[in-house]
Amino acid sequence: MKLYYHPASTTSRPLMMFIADNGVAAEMQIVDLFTGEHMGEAYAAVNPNRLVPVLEDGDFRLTESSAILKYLAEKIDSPTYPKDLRQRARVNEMMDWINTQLCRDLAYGTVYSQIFPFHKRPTEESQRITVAWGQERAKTWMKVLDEKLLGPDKLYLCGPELTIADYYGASFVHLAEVIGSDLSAYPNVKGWLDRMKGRSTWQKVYEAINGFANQLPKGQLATV
Ligand SMILES: N[C@@H](CCC(=O)N[C@@H](CS)C(=O)NCC(=O)O)C(=O)O
Repeated sequence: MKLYYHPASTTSRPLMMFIADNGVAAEMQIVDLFTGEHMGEAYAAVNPNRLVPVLEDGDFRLTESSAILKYLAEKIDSPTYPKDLRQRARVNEMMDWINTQLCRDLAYGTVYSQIFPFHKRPTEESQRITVAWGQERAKTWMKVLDEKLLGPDKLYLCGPELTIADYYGASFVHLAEVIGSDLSAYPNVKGWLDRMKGRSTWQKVYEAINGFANQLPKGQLATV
């Protein structure tokens, strides 16, 4: 198998960590987002969306990080993607929530618009409105995650056991810290993210994004 990815990519890191944790035999092919390699015709032939990640398994090619994570977990028969109908539905539910609610307002609305020049809006006014809209809604989702979806008793997003939803969610929630948010406002989220950070593969997988985060003008960014 081969994974096209970039370590600064939020949607690549859950796959990098799952692959590392499980010793999945996959060739790791960096697509350099910073030089625009993904915009070239060679990569467009791999993914017409010109986005990472992409998984190749023989002649089967798969885009969409959430679908790839499920495919990998199923392929290696991992307990992190339970077979029980309802347990699996919970994992799917959580991953959809992360990929739609949280991602839209936290990643795109609040974080990317502030830290990636190509996501910046064309005028000061439109930038201010975009960030304020994202920030307010992202705070709401973070509170829902903290108080309702996690709560004080849950070790992981879907219950007492680690699932692929945790790999997926950690990468998005960590973005809040990338822009300098203090997660102590969300103690259950903080406890859970710290649990994920305690995994032996975390540091290497998150090294690139943390290095990037260290260069950001913290304190000047809107946080959640
Ligand atoms: N829905 C896609 C989104 C993939 C995506 O947004 N990838 C970003 C990196 S996190 C990317 O390739 N960005 C390049 C660009 O926007 O030019 C997935 O989940 O795989």
